[in-house]
Amino acid sequence: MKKTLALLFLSTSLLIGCGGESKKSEEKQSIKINSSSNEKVKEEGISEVYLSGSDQMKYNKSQITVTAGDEVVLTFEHAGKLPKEVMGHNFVLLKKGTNVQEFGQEALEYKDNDYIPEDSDVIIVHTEMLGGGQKTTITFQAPEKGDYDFICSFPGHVALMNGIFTVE
Ligand SMILES: [Cu+2]
Repeated sequence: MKKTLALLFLSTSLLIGCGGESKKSEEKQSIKINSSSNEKVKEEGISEVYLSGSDQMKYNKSQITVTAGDEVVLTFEHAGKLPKEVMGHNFVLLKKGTNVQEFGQEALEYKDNDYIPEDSDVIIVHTEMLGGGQKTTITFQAPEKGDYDFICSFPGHVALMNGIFTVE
């Protein structure tokens, strides 16, 4: 079935054959469908992201890349065992130009709000704070193209738990 699909796409792109953008995107699709069956085919208009945090105070990735204009479906999981009170993790996406260390400092004052500064104008989106074994999914529109910082705002975590969220 997979192979038939790939062939179909290949022949479509050959038929189009006259060049231009449409041919390019057809080729892209056929390559994706043709790749190993374990690999998920990207759904049109959706950038799926999986991120996890550990008991070692680390994210599983320091770089996330999504497609401009896409809806981002981000699943965040605390893959450790420690409770939220001692090793809580979240995902906070910050606007361009935000001083990450300063933000982390400010967040300290918002324990009652899971370390999310209320009425902050530098947060694009964030997840709730999770403890070991918990998982959450958030959906949001990808911001404009560029590089953004993402961090965990639990006290002291920003130093190790940070990364770049690229929209391209
Ligand atoms: Cu954390």
